[in-house]
Amino acid sequence: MITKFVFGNPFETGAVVETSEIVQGQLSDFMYETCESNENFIINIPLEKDEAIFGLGENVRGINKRGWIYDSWCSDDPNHDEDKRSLYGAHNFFILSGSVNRGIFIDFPGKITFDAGYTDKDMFTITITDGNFLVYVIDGDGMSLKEITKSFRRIIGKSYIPPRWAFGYQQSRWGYMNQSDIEAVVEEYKKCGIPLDAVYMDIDYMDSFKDFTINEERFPEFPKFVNEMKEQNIHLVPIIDAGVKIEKGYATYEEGVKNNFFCKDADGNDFVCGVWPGHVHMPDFLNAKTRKWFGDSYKVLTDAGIDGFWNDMNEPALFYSEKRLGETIDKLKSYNGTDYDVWEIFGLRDLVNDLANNEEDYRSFYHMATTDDGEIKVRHDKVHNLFGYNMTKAAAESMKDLRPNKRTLLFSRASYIGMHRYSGIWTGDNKSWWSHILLMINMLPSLNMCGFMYIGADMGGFGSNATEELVTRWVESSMWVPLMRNHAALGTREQELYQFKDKETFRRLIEIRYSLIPYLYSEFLKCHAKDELMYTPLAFEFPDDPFARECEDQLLVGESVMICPIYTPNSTGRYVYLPEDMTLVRMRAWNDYELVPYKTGHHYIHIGLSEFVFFIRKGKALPFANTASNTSKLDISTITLLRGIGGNYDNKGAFVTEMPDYELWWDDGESTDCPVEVINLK
Ligand code: MIG
Repeated sequence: MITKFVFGNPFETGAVVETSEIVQGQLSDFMYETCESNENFIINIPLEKDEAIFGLGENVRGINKRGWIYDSWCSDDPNHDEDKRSLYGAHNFFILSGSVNRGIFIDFPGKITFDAGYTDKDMFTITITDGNFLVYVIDGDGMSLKEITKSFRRIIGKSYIPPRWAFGYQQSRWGYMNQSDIEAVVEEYKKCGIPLDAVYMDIDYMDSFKDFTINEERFPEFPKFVNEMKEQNIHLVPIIDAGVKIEKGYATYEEGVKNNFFCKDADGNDFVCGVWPGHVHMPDFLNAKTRKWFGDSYKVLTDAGIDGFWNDMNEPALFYSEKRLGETIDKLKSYNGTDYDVWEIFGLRDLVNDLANNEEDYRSFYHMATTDDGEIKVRHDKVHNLFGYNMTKAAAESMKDLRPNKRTLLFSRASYIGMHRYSGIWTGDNKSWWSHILLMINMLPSLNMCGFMYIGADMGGFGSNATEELVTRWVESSMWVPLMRNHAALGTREQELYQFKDKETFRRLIEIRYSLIPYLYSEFLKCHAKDELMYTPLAFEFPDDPFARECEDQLLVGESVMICPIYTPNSTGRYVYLPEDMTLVRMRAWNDYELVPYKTGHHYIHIGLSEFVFFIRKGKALPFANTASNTSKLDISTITLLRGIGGNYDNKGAFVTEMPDYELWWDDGESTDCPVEVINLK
């Protein structure tokens, strides 16, 4: 049962779209203790001894979120360590799993704090910074974790589906400066025989970081270049940033000013802050007219043949606000002697550090949000978590006209539940750290729970310097991740796969990825249609198994597979827990592998650096195609089934091996209205 409780007068976020199954609850029936203090509204949920908390989407820490405090607040912070309380997305859905399971979604676009047993280990305290919000509660007789997730996914509407090429291997790096840099990447991949589908264009393709411009010195004949790449089946994916450069004569700026498309400060002037282009204005994405205008501006790029985008800096990230910058400089000027104690010196340092993403700045600008009651002026911090969502919605809606009946690759850095209907996400500026491989694995199911299906982390790590071993293990761990994109920051060690010594291993691994794409794509379509998880924690499938319930480093992927990635250095294997009998698959290449049956229980599994190892579930089959150098070359007629060894004793006592079938879901991979074809593989 899904019950909706209305507190005050909530802002419509667009997260929930399917209302037929929802009943309205009376506040007097709300099952938890609530109280108001200052501007805040507090919900207290006592936790049972072993109650687990699953969900909260993109976040730090493990699959079970209990034992830490999280903020729902889209944040641009490149240090994703355990100290943090939020990342780029704000996803307020979670399931409490104790003697009963209960799903809760707090639909509120401002800041929320989820104190999940941090202050008091037995209490979950939710602090909402305003009295106007919605709570959806999903519970009922013996509802399982899977059923609750499915109910939630049903009410938030169908997830975005990318074009099939977006399941291929993709290369990115902040620092490809021009056409020849990109050509060299494509060339090197070709030379090594490593399959490739896309190369990314980071901010340097633009003219002075101005959205919807192309630097003509660096890309003299851009449409021609896009086309040449397309002839090699390589898609170019440019970045779009949220802020619009303030520059006389720049069309996007002029149009925005003229039509009041930018957010305003308290005095009604266009709000000025700083991002890559220097001083910018922020488009008011909560306004429908602004969205239409901004989305239609992607036309310069779609006209040039571009069919994929990534939306960045849309928390929005603020390097500074003009006002705070001025004040800071004045204060710095007031430091004129040298006789300061250490605290004063620290204060000086903090002044500069506090310039970026300052919460006070988020309280200093306004939107004219389009709502059912007309345009409403709202202060940014009250709707902060909707900014990136609506930037991306703008692009997605215009794509219907700009690229009719064609799917466009689109993913965003900031997000809120609801955006999953328009695009995917990537998990932002991680690092080349071993712990971030596990963080990626941990986020996959939580993101799926919140509707995000086309997802991925920067493979190899964005910040910090990668090693060959780390990248190898990260490739193996990303084998089942839809967005398999190697991306790295300016100034870090180059980590394109051809930069390393054992190129042969990378070729073999990426070739295996292409053999798996039919399965990945088919499972993606099924989970989309059925509102199910593509990445299922063992706890969800085997809730009564105490080992499965606590397992944080293995996942079920689709219906047939269990993964057990290596995320520690200098390892030649790991412990794996099998909640049921399964079949190990050890691959050295797409056409060189062996299958070994294993019994339920704990096992130490050797996994050499260049080996790709996973399990097929009992009674399940995995479709596996001949590899290809590109998704356009995949041939599903080459598919064979790898089968989980399993079976039963018949009534004469003989062991009968099952020959499970697989239902492959397939379509043309590029149009929006293409019906799914169901192919029964035997
Ligand atoms: O402030 O465009 O997350 O993927 O390479 C950094 C440069 C801005 C942040 C993105 C990252 C991208 C980078 N951007």
